[in-house]
Parts: sequence; C-alpha cells; structure tokens
Amino acid sequence: KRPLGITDVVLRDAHQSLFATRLRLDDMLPIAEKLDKVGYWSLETWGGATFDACIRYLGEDPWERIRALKEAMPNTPQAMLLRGQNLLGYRHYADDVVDKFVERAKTNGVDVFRVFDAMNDPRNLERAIKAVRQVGGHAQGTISYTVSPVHTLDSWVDLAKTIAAMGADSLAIKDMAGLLTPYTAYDLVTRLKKELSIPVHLHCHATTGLSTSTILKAVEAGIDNVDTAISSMSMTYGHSPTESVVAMLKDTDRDTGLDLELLEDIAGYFREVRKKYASFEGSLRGIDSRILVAQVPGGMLTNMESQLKEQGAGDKLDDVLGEIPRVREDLGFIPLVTPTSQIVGTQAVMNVMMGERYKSISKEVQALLKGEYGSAPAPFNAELQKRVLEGGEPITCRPADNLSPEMDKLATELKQKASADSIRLAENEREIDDVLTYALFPQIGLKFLKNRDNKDAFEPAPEAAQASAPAKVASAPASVPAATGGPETYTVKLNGKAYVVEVSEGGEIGEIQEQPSAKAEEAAPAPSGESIDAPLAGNIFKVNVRPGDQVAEGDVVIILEAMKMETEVRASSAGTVSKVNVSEGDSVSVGDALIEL
Ligand code: PYR
Repeated sequence: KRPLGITDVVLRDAHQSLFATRLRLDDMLPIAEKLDKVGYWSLETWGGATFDACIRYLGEDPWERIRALKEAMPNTPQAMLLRGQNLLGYRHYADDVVDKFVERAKTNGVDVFRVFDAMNDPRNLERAIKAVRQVGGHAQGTISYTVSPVHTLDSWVDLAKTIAAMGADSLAIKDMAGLLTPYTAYDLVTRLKKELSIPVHLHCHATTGLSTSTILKAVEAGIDNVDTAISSMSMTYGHSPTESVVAMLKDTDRDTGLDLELLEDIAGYFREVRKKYASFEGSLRGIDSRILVAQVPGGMLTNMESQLKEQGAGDKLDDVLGEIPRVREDLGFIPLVTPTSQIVGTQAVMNVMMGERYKSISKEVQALLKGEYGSAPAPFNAELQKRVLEGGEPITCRPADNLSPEMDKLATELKQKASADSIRLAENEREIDDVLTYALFPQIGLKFLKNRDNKDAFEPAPEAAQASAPAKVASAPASVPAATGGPETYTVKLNGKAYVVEVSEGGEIGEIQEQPSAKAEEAAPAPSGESIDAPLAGNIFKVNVRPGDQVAEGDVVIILEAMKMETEVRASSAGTVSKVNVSEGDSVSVGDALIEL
C-alpha cells in the first residue's frame, strides 16, 4: 500500500479562489483542532494572495495569522505558496530579502514552501529553494503548467529536472487554470516519476471541470500527493473535493486513510461559514469552458470580475477574456499566474477600456518586456519590446543579479517613516516582520502598519448570514432584474453624485463606491484648458507635476495604481499645469479630472 498524500487548501487557495481571499483567522481557528486531526500531508495556510488581503482588506497581521495557525495545528505541516523571487509581492526582490523572508516565514510557522515562478524561469526559483533548505524547511519546486504552441511534454520534463537538480525536496505541478487534461497528466506524471527521484505533487483547479479526472489519472501514473479542498469549499474557481478523492481511492492500494466522517464534520463547519462571505463570491455556478480558451486561473477570474466592477465596467468581461490570450502571446506565451496573471489581466483591461491596444503600457508590462522578470518561454512581440526599450538593451541575466542588497535600506526607511508618523512597530525580533511587510507592499503595507490597531480602517468583518438584515433591500426596486447568479452592479445617482452599487442575488447590497462625475466641473469652476482624466479607477501613486509646470505631449504627469499595477497617465497635449486636483494616496474613479492644463 502506498497512501496518496493530501494537502487541503481550504485555508489558502480555496477561499482565495472562491471569495477573493477574505476568509479571516477568526473563522479558521474554531475548526483548527479538527483539521489538525485529519492527518493531511500538509494544510496550505499561508502565502499567495493571503498576505496581501490581510493587510489590504482585513486589517489582520499575516505574520500573526501563521503563528496562530501553527500553534492551533501543531501536528500538521503548514504549507505556503511563495512566488519565487517575487516572494508575495509583484516585483523581484534582492536575495537578502528572499533569505530573510523565508527565514522569518519558517520561524513563524511555515514548514513546506511551494516555490513557483510565473515565467517558469528556473533562475527565479533558485535562491528561494536554497533559502528554504538553509532553514530546514521542505522546498517544493514548481512547474506552472500552461498550454501553448511552445510547451511540450519534453519541455516540462526538462524544467522539472532543472528544478530537481537545484535541490528541491519535491516537485509540484501547478495547474492553476485547470488546463491539464487527464491523459496529458497521465503521460506527464509517468515521465516525471521515471526521471525524478523526488516526490511529485499535483495542484489542479476545477474551473474547467477536468480536475477530479486529472487527479485520478495522475494517481494511476503514480503521483505522490495531490491538493484538494474540503467539499463545501470546493469546485468552480477552486479545487476538487477532498472527500471525493478520499472516497474514490478507498480500499485501493492508494487509499488515503482519511476519515470521511471527520471530513464531513469539517465540511459542515465551512458550509455555514462560507455564507458570511457571499458578497465576495464570483458568479460562476458550475464550469467555465471559456477558460479552456482564455487560460485564466480561477483566482484571477474572480479578481477580474470584481476589478472590472470597480472600474464600472462589469459588462466588459467577455472582451477582456478575448484580449488576454493576445496580450499573453505578445509576452512570449508566459503562464498566467500571480503576478503575470495580474500583469496580463490588467493590461488586457486597459487595452479594452482605453479603446486602443497598448495606448498605455503598465509599468509592469514594460518591466516584463525589458527582461526584469526573467526569460519567457517564447520571444516577446519585437515591436512592443522595442517601443519599451527606447534604444536600451534587455536584461538577459537572472534579474535579481542586478539588485543590490536592500534589507538594511528598507529597515532604515521604515523606521524613519514610523517615527515621523508615530507608527508602532512590532517589538524585538518581530520588527523585521514589519520591515518585510513594508518591503512587499510599500504603500499598502505602511497604511496597514499605521492602522493596525484601528479596525475601522479596514473592511468590516462579515456578519453571520442571518444577521445581515440591515444591509438588505426590504423590497427590491422594480428595476432590479431577476437575479441570474452573482452580484450585479448598478450606478445610482444621489444628490448629483454617482455611486456604483453591488447588489447580490438575495438583494444584499455589497460594496458601494462613489463614482464622482466624469469631470470635476461640479467641484470647481470649469477650466478653460484641458483636463487630464483618470483612465482607470485606482489610487494616486505619484504626482509628477505642480501648478505652473510646463508639460509636453506624452509627459508622464501622474502614476496611478490601478488593479495592483502602476499605470502612467500622460499629457495628451502640451500646456501649463493650472491645477492639480489630487494628491498621493487619493482614490479616483474613471474619468475624474486629475490635472488641468
Ligand atoms: C498566488 O500567488 O497568489 C497564486 O495563487 C498563484
């Protein structure tokens, strides 16, 4: 007998994929004791987008979360997903930040590190794998599975062998979009089991409906471990149900040995808890075959939906799904997984919303084309690359080789900002955790540290389902169409101001966002010149001009953080700045007049 090992992803990827990473520690701890009794190979509890969601939306310290989970589940290895040289952020970090982050993650409770790179450039995995081994963790190297004209069985096996040669303790096949078909999985796992001496793990998303069959064929081919999610937190954008896999293999030589009754207890708990998070759920109710074409991972699709709503463009999802494969091809058929999913997705949204492809190129797409994220599986669109390089040379070495150590600088920077702004930092050796939070998310991280004792600065905790009555619309207005699925967005006018409102199936009102009128004339007298408007909704990251400055056509006047990416806002004509309507940190909506010329 060779039991199949199970990693349950309920505390990380399941809620990341199903309800935008909103599950709170308070809703995890009550079930921790039972989870710890199951006998999972590991529980995925940290990493991916959870860190970001903790500080951005929940006001939870992610470091505290992993400590609390480890303490509550001492018998189960805690697993995290690490984005290679990007750690849990969206840029490459210097090696000393990678080392420190891994060390602190291990100290705070992480046992298994699944290290992936969105470009599948193995040079980007090397340092993190080495760092994990140095601190005695389990280093799991990863291939980010995708489908394209340049990806073949041989290319995957070669990549896997390169990763194994780096000293990885195991290999994961990460099928984040559910594109791995059962028979391909059988062939791939057969080859990997023959050519590698380390265990092989499989992580599939259920979005295309293939995952459970793919798992079964992988088991037949000898896979060692698979990822699943407890049934009440499974399928659609997420993963195959744990109980189904347990039942499928019962009394076979791959019997997992897990107790279905205990699992049912756990499923019952999450069945109730999940209701509280209904307003964050995506609209998918079954299988989304569009993904077989657009290759959008489950987590990305929910995000894409909510981001388009924030942009007041919830109806453009199909256009964006059509644009994504085109952007991906321009970028060398890279896999779509954080951060490339966000980079490609946001550029696709910009291409659709601005009515012209690459009218503005996000800072991250520029960086990618310059080689700052590593090499892609196929060449980049040469014309696009040339435009971005502006005569310069692309980077061809391991990108982090160009980065000087930055830990000390970041620590000094944070301490300065903390004392200038009376921000309380964590004490003793945990102060470094705050520095890492700041390193990963300079703006949002700082905002979190500043407000961490002020719950009101973050999303309110969801209430139990029956207690949400005040938010209900007592009698839905006649204009509300019959609900067909997930939340719908409406633009409502009140006192001359427009608001974007999300109304869910049950008539519950979700996020309400002010959408100031297209131009700022209401607030200020109409300027005689031109205004430079926000092309997307987002936060002002940087203002490059002051009243009186001369700008030329094409000058970057503002950098906007929208959909987690930095977008340059350029002057569409030359002129003199007469007014700057925004300052750094302000939130803006599509069409807001930012600058007047
Ligand atoms: C993440 O990095 O968040 C993924 O889930 C891939």
